[in-house]
Amino acid sequence: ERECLQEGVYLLPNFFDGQEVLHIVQQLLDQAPFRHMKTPGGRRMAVALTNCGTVGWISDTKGYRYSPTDPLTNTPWPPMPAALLSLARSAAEKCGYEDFRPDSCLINRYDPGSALSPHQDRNENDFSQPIISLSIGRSAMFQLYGQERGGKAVNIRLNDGDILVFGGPARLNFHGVRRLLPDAPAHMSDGRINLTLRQAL
Ligand code: MD5
Ligand code: FE
Repeated sequence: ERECLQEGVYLLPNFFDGQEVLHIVQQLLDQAPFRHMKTPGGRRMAVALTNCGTVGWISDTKGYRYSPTDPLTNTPWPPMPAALLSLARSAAEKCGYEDFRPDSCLINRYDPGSALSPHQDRNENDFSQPIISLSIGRSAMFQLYGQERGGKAVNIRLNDGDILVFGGPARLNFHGVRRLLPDAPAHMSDGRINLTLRQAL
């Protein structure tokens, strides 16, 4: 089933097998492990991240951007696994995005106590393309704002196996992840992993 939460924002509850995608993620980590990047202001990000695909999202004191190489190893990011690509394409299609071609997947790891403060995703070249978000592990409360940082947020509970699709007028909306909730699947009880598939180039 598909729930429209706001114009351009769709929740596909229990759309995929979290344990299967967790295994896919684990196979990428030898080549490109999770690490805490620095914000442009020099602070350590609470959320650990890695990437796969043609380019990956990075942050350091020079700013936020997409890079074809992993700054830890100066080698290309692991290629996008075919199973992730087809999952994202089928979710996008269900929400009316007919030919989604993500070239980047940012993988975030939330440990207990870590959160992601409200921000916009605006380092991509084409904002007409949606972002597809996959949640694995502990449930979390996601906060969706409007075009401005302030104002009222809609709280959305994200569970293992859920997909959120952001497109159209919501593509540049502010959003954040407030906290992890106690509920967790057996295959991942300690934290949460979020994958966001994007067309960056
Ligand atoms: C997460 N990740 O749960 C979220 C899910 C990130 C990030 O925010 O930047 O890594 S993606 C949520 C998202 C993406 C693009 C637009 C909007 C939300 N939106 O308009 O609300 O780790
Ligand atoms: Fe974001």
